[in-house]
Amino acid sequence: MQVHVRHEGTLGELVRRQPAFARLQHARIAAQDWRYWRRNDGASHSHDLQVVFLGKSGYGKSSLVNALSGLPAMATSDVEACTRVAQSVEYAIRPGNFLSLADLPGLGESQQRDAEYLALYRQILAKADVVVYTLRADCRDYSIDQQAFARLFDCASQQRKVILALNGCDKIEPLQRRASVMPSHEQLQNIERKAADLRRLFPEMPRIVPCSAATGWNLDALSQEIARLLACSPGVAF
Ligand SMILES: Nc1nc2c(ncn2[C@@H]2O[C@H](COP(=O)(O)OP(=O)(O)OP(=O)(O)O)[C@@H](O)[C@H]2O)c(=O)[nH]1
Ligand SMILES: [Mg+2]
Repeated sequence: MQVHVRHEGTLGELVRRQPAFARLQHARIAAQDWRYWRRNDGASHSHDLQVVFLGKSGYGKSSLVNALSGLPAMATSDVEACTRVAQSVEYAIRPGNFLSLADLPGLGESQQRDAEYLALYRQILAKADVVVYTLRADCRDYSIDQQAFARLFDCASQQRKVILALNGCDKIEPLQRRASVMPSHEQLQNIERKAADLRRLFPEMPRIVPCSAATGWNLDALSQEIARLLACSPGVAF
């Protein structure tokens, strides 16, 4: 499986933007086989902490990686399915260990592509510490997501890796006339109702983080949840 590296930096660079990742600066990562990646230079390898962004096309996976990293590393599109290959931004923790934020192609474009992408998801899930499964606040059809969940997260060891990111909260009704990072009181009430609905639909997924890649709202909570799960991952010690 190939992941196209769009940016390589140091963990300090990410921490300046998302302080929650500071707890990983002193992490020691066991060189377990499932963590092994051959670097794209072909000569070196690493054992990485892997965060993967999955979900339906157009729900904002690439936008979330860009917003967390503060880089325009991933192409996004207003109108058409956009990401076609696994791609990442990578931050060196120490020699031989990276934290990788990997952005994957989205589901729901066609049955043929879904079969291809689900196979890719399964491969990368075996190497993932955390899965940010992206949902959209201004949408109410979760049938594709329910099917994907049944196929991908069918055991407790996979389910405990998953965070549901409820993206696009700036678009939840009632829309604000004035641009604002903070949702209005009425929007916050609807976001809470939406989260309750998702808890009912996905009872085995307790971690739901509402956020907006467009405004940056609550991305610090998303980083905290990702960093917390990474710190509990097997083979990670301090
Ligand atoms: N208003 C709003 N728009 C968003 C948000 N996140 C993403 N978008 C927009 O949604 C569209 C799709 O975003 P992408 O990041 O390309 O979505 P994706 O999930 O990577 O899509 P694929 O690569 O096709 O799987 C773009 O026009 C983004 O600008 C958000 O939080 N709020
Ligand atoms: Mg994308």
